[in-house]
Amino acid sequence: MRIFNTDTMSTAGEANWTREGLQHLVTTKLAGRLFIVVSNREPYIHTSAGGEIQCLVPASGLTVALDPVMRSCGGVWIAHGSGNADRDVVDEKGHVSVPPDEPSYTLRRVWLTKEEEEGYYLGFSNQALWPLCHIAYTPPNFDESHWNTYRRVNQLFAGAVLDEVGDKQAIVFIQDYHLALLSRLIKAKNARVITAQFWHIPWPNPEAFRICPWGEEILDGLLGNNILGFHIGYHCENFLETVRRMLEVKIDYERSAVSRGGETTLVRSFPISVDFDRIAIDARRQEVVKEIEQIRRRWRLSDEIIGIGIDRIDYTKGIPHRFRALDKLFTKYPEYQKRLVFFQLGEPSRVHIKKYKELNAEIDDLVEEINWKYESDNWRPIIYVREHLPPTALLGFQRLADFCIVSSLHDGMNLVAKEFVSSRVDNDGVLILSRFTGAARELTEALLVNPYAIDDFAETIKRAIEMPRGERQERMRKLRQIVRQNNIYRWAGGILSELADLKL
Ligand code: GDG
Repeated sequence: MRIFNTDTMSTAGEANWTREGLQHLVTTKLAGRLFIVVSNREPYIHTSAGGEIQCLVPASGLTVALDPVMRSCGGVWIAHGSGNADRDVVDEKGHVSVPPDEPSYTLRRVWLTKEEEEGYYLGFSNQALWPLCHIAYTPPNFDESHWNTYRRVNQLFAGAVLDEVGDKQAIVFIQDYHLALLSRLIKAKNARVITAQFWHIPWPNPEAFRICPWGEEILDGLLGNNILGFHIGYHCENFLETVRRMLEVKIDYERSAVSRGGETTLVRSFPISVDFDRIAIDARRQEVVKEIEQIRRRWRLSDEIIGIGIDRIDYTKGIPHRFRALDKLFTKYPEYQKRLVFFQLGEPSRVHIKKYKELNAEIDDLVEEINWKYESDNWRPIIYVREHLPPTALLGFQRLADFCIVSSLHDGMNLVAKEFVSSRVDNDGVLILSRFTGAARELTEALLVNPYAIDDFAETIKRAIEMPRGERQERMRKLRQIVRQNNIYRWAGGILSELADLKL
């Protein structure tokens, strides 16, 4: 077991952060404090089908990234209980121990009414803040009743946090755009609580942000944190510029710190990642080998070139754009007809929102149109598997693929890109990656594309298919080195080291 010197870790490039290293940091530097994570989405969902209760891991970058951190640190994770059997497995405080196979932390579920979920989650979070922060040409919808519910639900989460904290010393690590007001609300009742917040989506430029009618309140809420994290420096710069223009603040650019009314918030970039070692171990498992055989049998594959896309079905992910690029490829280079199969995998999300309904219809139409245009008796260019797939199935596809496309129009980081790289224990496969993801800053050995430039995109797919084995392997080796080093423990370690440095 390797334990790293945490003082050198925040700047180190050489050493790898491990789960044990993170545990060491927590036990030495943050000892004696209760560690609480708060997010909207829960890491485990209990559902009941036919009288049997099942425990699912949701398709969400945030929970996938944080679960390994909580397994190392222990503590309490507070989140919305959204499964239809969630209430059946908790105690009177909404507590349940997770993960089910290896209980290592407590999940506390917060209950929301349907109306609260509609206003706070489907409404303000996902119809106002999500499109506001992603420049993907979908206008935000600012509805005052959604905003009021959003505030009320933030209060509700604050109540749950304060109840867990009691009179203990606590560190609260808040996740994402659903809970922008939380730190301010917690501190209004208990100023001793230390809070850090990570914003998992981009922060837009001030011109884009200023259209939000409640922008100042949101900025004030976020400045309640001791530390505010974004994926990349560019999002930090946008945030600092936004507060400079909208609030009376003092900004120390040297320290990247905002001061206001005697309080200081450090604004830092912490690129999120995945549990590289765990994915690499899982990718080698016999179940994955069996899964690959099953995929081949089920879809009657022989020696076709296989491409994949894995996404939560969202309009920021550029799914229609990648289909149009494939269409262009088949027209321009008909020799690839009958030779290439593209699997689009992933789960529909936020399906009650009109924009998402429209996106699902657009995707269905495009798949149908392209398949109709090119298909033959026993070949279809695009196979769309629109369902929640278990991790082993995803690993099977990742290992089978010759190339993986991530074509986001704008993305905070994008974990699919990093998961694909981690799964390629054979050092093979090509990653085609949108320049507009946070991941593109690190994964420079991927083939970078502008998903809006359909002709170039099609050429990039051709380049991926025709890339000589030596080049593929060299690129993949470099990519793997980067993700191995910049793994999820480094992300969490970076944030927790900053917290420890606050001289609590
Ligand atoms: C936000 C930011 C940032 C997808 N389908 C299935 C499934 N997935 C998993 C993927 C991946 C996750 O969902 C998606 O993560 P992303 O990072 O790509 O995207 P968001 O959900 O939009 O996440 C993003 C992230 O937060 C973390 O900070 O990177 O920029 O938008 O893990 O594998 N998982 C399973 N079945 C599926 O069908 N099991």
